[in-house]
Amino acid sequence: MAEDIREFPPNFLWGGAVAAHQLEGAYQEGGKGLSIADLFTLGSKDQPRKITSTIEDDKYYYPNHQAIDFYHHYPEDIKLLAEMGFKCFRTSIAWSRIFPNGDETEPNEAGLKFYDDLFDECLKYGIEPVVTLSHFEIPLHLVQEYGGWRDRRMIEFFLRLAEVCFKRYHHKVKYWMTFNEINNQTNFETAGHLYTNSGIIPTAGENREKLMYQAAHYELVASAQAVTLGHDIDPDLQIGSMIAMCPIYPLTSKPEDILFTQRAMQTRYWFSDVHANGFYPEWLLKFFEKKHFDMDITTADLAALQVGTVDYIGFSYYMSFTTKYAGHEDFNEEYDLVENPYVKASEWGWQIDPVGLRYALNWFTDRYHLPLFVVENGLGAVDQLTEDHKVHDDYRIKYMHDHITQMKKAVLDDGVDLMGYTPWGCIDLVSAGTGEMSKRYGMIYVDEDDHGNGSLNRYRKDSFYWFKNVIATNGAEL
Ligand code: BGP
Repeated sequence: MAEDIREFPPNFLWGGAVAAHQLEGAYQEGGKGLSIADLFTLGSKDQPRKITSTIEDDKYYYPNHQAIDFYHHYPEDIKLLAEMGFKCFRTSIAWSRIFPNGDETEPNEAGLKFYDDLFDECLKYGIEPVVTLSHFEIPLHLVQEYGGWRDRRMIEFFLRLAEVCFKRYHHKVKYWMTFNEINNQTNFETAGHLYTNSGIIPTAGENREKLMYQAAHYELVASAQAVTLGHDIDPDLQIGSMIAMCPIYPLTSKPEDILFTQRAMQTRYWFSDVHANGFYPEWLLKFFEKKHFDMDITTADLAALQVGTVDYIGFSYYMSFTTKYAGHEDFNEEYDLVENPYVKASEWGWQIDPVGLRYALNWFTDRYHLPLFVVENGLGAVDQLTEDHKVHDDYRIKYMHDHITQMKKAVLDDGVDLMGYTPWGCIDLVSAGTGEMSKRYGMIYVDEDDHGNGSLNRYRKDSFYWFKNVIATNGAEL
């Protein structure tokens, strides 16, 4: 089939995405406090990362402590991203750099200065920073003292972070997101998700599902209030949600499968319903009733949700899911997913499905009629660095080619309003799921192994040159 040589709309934000704790390192420099990400040990495909509450250096390796040492390498790294032609760069603010314990009233100036310098470095090359306020890096103290987002007081602490950041950076940063992949905790059975999203460690016998819904409610209220606050500080700010989008397909056309899939989608995406519509969907209120969840939702909360709706929907897209009727009414993400016979999976079992991205873009548009932003996408793979420092990552180029092709159809044929595309881990970084360096997404290779050994030198992969041309031709040449 002939290549589609049409361009993306002018001002399309091509770029890449990272998160503070996965690349900065320097975990105790500049007055930074500990965050939950600093207490995560190295894991693997088959071995979940261990959540520890103190640092036991001899026993474990903590990949986030050094990460790729972006804290000291950022001028060199931003220069490389500029060489690729980036129009934007998505990163997050490490909350514990700004408020080391999370509950102080005065921010840490050294932390604020680091992001000032980083954003200035981006702007020097005309790269627009895109910033997530909370990306799996809650200050540890908030977990130990308050139990994370199980406590309503977290709203106040988060708003303090939001206010300080909006006031300090609004002249430099226009695009913001509140909580990274807020809906990832739908899989509340997996300890890691509740912890990374909400800083919650359930005690034996506690109802995890209830905990998740309550924490998510506080986060959504905090998010809505942050949107309102941001707009008060500067009406030009664009503040979005960040949803982990894995569209869920029915395995067959059996009506029970279709109905169950609808519930699965409702269960995974009610978060963006609240973000965008400003109210709880009807089915979920019934669900709380049915489950006898005595939720702490006040009238003031509901009013805040209604006022602070998001400006756009940012989302990550890596894969699609498939389900079938499991003989019960409510969808449980841990148990109710099945293999899709039509798509192949990555080495880490993620079902690769470019068409699903076009589906997702249309689905969000039909549901919310808001601008969209693909803020993560990519293939985690093991790369080989050749002796002459090359990485021939044609598999990554193919993945991106196929996804951008579908994105192009969504924009140019279906009329989706898409702001930009920031592939994940544009420079190699620590995997959030496993802590490995060897699960790489980047177009820039970082010489470092899973245990932090290596020169930390940066090398351009084949995908670097390929993506550079994609940006230069505004997506005409893929
Ligand atoms: C998303 C997270 C990122 C990122 C990415 C890839 O869920 O927002 O932080 O890491 O997935 O996942 P992993 O690192 O586990 O391969």
